[in-house]
Amino acid sequence: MFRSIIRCAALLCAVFSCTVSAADAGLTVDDPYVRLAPPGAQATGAFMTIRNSGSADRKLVKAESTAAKMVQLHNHINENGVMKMRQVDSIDIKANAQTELKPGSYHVMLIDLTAPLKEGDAVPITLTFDDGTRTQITAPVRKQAMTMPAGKAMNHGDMAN
Ligand SMILES: [Cu+2]
Repeated sequence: MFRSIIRCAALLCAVFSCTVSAADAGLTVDDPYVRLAPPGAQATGAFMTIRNSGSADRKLVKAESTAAKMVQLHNHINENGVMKMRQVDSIDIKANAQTELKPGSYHVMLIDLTAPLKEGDAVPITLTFDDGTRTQITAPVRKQAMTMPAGKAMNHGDMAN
């Protein structure tokens, strides 16, 4: 009797986790943060790791936040040795893989901040994926050391300098 209950629970669990991962599309967001903008800067980047445990390739197609008047998906490209930002329509998150949004690569760009951000502030960001799934995350504002090699020009959020 007890054993059959356990078996039943295990089965239910298997059924449910399957249902849940279909509902949330198997996407999880790890370690989101917003980079503390230099004083006076009107824009900064949000970074995170998006993991896709599902068997279908997915795309991040939109990001929204009340912290900025405009939110865009961006990538950095190296153009003749100069890092430049480009807006992109979507960011791929391949099946059973993860995409890191990080400085010098893909990021969520917060443009025209509605209020100056301080270290430790919690920034709400809503992510929309290609199947219409929306995920709300909270990204703390963090001071971040540049991870780019020193001396490389990078016109990212530091236009005030
Ligand atoms: Cu950007």
